[in-house]
Amino acid sequence: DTTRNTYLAVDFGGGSGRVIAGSLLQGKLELEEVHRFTNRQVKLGNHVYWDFPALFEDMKTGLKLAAQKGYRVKGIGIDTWGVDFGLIDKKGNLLGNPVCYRDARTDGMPAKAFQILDIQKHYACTGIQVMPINTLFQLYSMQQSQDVQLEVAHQLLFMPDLFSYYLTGVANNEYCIASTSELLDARQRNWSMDTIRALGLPEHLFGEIILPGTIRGTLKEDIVRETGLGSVDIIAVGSHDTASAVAAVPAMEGQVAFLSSGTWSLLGVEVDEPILTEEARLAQFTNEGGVGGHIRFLQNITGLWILQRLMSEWKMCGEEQNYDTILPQAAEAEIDTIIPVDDAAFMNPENMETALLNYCRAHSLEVPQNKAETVKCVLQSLAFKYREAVEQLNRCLPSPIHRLNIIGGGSQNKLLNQLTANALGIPVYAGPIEATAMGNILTQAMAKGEISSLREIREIVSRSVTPQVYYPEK
Ligand code: LRH
Repeated sequence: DTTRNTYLAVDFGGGSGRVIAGSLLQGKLELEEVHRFTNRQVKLGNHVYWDFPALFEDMKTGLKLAAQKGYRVKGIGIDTWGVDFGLIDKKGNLLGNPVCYRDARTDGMPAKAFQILDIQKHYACTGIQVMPINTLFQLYSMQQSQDVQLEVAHQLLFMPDLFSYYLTGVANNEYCIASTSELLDARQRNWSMDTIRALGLPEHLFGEIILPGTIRGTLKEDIVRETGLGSVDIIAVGSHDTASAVAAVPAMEGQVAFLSSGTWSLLGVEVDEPILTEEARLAQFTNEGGVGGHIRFLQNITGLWILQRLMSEWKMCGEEQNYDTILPQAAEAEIDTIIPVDDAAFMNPENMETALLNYCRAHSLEVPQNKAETVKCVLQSLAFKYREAVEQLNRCLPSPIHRLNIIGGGSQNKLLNQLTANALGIPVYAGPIEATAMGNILTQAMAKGEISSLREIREIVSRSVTPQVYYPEK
């Protein structure tokens, strides 16, 4: 439609990226996928990278296609996975391809960093669940190895900041994505300079923090020419994909928890102020920045990553499975094995199936005998982990969670939804699948004055999709 205002969400996930067009019609959000492309980790020499130049090109292809469709594009918002970043020099040149958070450079870094930082005080300030993948540990590994990039870098840009920078020429750091770094003061919602100094990181790398809803700038001339779009605004959204997804959870009133389900499972609640207690730290909860000044109090859990890897390995060895057939088979499979999905063994093994079977053997667990059993084992292990997370959440909150809302691509996994309802003993609402794109687009519409509040964003989402409800079966 060329008469309605259209917003483009560019959503980069670990496995794929998409450009999605969205516009409001009679109080509902309509989406159209304009372009989809793969994203992959590239092993080069001793490290695992993302292919930033290729991703940038793929994004531009999407923008070009959107221009050809004749949309009245009023904004572009970019969101990506958390923690990763690129460094630019004084002239704005990218100093190296961003390294993937699954790279081994952070091995052993948390222990090293906590020789310097007091772990309790550190949590009371940043409120972030300690994970080796976090920006803090990536930067500390560079500092420890005297990485030359760090010596010459002018500024650090998280992935969404980096894409936005090369579209606009404006370099700053969006709050939600910056919060995944473990370098923000959770209460102040700004850089923790004490932490940065204590680790010996160059202070000048950390730029101005901007909030979701801020106009970052307009498309640069050359990009306008290349894509055929006009001089469109690039709008800061909840640029951490999970922040955009959580903005589009249909109903958050009462004690409702969300589970943003994809490569990772992010399970938690929205709160107004960070919860920085020892209890929260020990239960491994994180306080990430959200849209509308809220805090996403959640646990980062290894999500469908294990299953995604299994599926791609089976495909590569000519035994391709499709979700529609393997999930019903897995539902029938009888195996009790629960694996700890967050174990380092499953972080980035050479072969996931081997890692899983070896884990079972080494820990005297019943070993899956076929693919259906393997899938069942993975999914019930996730559901088990979700139950633990909800129990821990209940201990940190004034009253218990009575509903879980699963959003994102993983909410299409019916078996996992049902296993989760069974494990939790509360109803599970599934959908929207496209939560990230919806949150991204509606935050842009809010920045442009078409929507007045986060509450209205959620009302629009409620009108636009009907969640599937799963009740506990036993
Ligand atoms: C999910 C996600 C998650 C973590 C991880 C690195 O895509 O953004 O919230 O930050 O990627």
